[in-house]
Amino acid sequence: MASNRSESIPADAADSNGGRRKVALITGITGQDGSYLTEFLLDKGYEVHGLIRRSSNFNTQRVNHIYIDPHNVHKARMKLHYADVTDASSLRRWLDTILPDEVYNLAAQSHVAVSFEIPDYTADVVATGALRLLEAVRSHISATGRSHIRYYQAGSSEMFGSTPPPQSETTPFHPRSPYAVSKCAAHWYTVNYREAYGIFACNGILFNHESPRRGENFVTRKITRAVGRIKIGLQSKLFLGNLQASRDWGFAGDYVEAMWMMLQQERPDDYVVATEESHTVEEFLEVAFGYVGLNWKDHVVIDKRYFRPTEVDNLKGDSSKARKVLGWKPRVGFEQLVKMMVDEDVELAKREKVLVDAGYMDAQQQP
Ligand code: NDP
Ligand code: GDR
Repeated sequence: MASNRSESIPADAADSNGGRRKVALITGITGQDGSYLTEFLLDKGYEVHGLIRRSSNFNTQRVNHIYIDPHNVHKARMKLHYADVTDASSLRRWLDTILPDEVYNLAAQSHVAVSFEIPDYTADVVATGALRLLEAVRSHISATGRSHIRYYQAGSSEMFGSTPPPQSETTPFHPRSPYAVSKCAAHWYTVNYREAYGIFACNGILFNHESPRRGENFVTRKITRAVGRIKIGLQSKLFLGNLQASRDWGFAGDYVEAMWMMLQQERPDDYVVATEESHTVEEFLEVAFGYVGLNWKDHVVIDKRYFRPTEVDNLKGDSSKARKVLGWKPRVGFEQLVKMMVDEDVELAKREKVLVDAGYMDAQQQP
């Protein structure tokens, strides 16, 4: 995917930076978007540094395929460092050490429903985390004079919440969860640091984007994982909440390109990134189950625990500014996205079945 993409955007990072290879710093590199963005930037010749947080288990599964033994210093263009967006000193230290040209702030407690359970923590990571990183960038610039540094903030369509579609850069925010409120704060911190200190800081207001690497408790991946396992005979039921919510779902690989494009412009600005097509969860179910010859109604059970205290009913973006100014457009459509995810999850379920049959795994258990 990443190598096809680079054909349309040539320019090696070293050429566009006076012979020096461009350096990117990514928070949230172990997440869905972090992994696609890393592939994209490496493909363009960047040196990529990712901040990872300490976990009791290794949490680098999405980037392991890119990782090269750090002892092989001449080959490794992706490097990982321990830090946390709740730890300001670690952010400043890595900025001073890595000297990045571009900083992508993707770190988040990104699950909307979970944010109702851990609102304080969500605000600390999503809102204050962005503020800490912006402040680290500001003080780093002030200490080093490296004012060319550019900052990307991962904003979300969740900020629009209950404001009716189509949603564009001028649509008022009405957030409906602690996560969304925190993203609004991060959005305005970014605008404020741009206006107050002249930092090249952009907000990408991205609508939902999915992939085979999507976390398994987001609805699309939860569905495609279940489709794979039901098809292979490892499970029979799928418990879901509100099927009538409508989302503008795109492919994550397309969306990371828009992040990069924002930072290549002459002036910093904010952009909505969306497919401009919206589908309900029920429509997603129809395509996903239908693709492998199953009827979702035979398997889906509604479980009240997956309903949210306040829901976002209908998101559909107006991304005309990004299309016009950045020249961005999505390449993968809704059906193609669903089928891509189902294909990968059927293969994953087949591998699980081998382990189950050999007695190495319980069918109830998921790796
Ligand atoms: P993921 O949940 O897949 O990834 C989140 C990343 O943040 C992970 O790498 C996670 O690390 C890291 N992280 C969490 N807490 C901290 C912390 N305290 N310090 C440092 N890192 C931390 O999200 P996505 O890749 O899907 O999304 C990327 C960003 O874009 C997020 O900010 C999200 O809110 C935003 N967004 C996503 C959209 C989408 O549809 N995917 C749409 C709009 C915005 P670990 O692996 O250790 O958990
Ligand atoms: P969202 O994604 O809240 O839009 O946030 P999610 O996939 O969690 O929910 C989408 C819609 O599906 C409904 N739903 C369920 N959701 C989950 N997770 N599990 C279920 O069982 C279920 N049943 C129905 C939800 O109620 C909701 O309406 C994602 C995240 O990536 C955010 O970080 C990002 O900012 C936004 O997308 C844009």
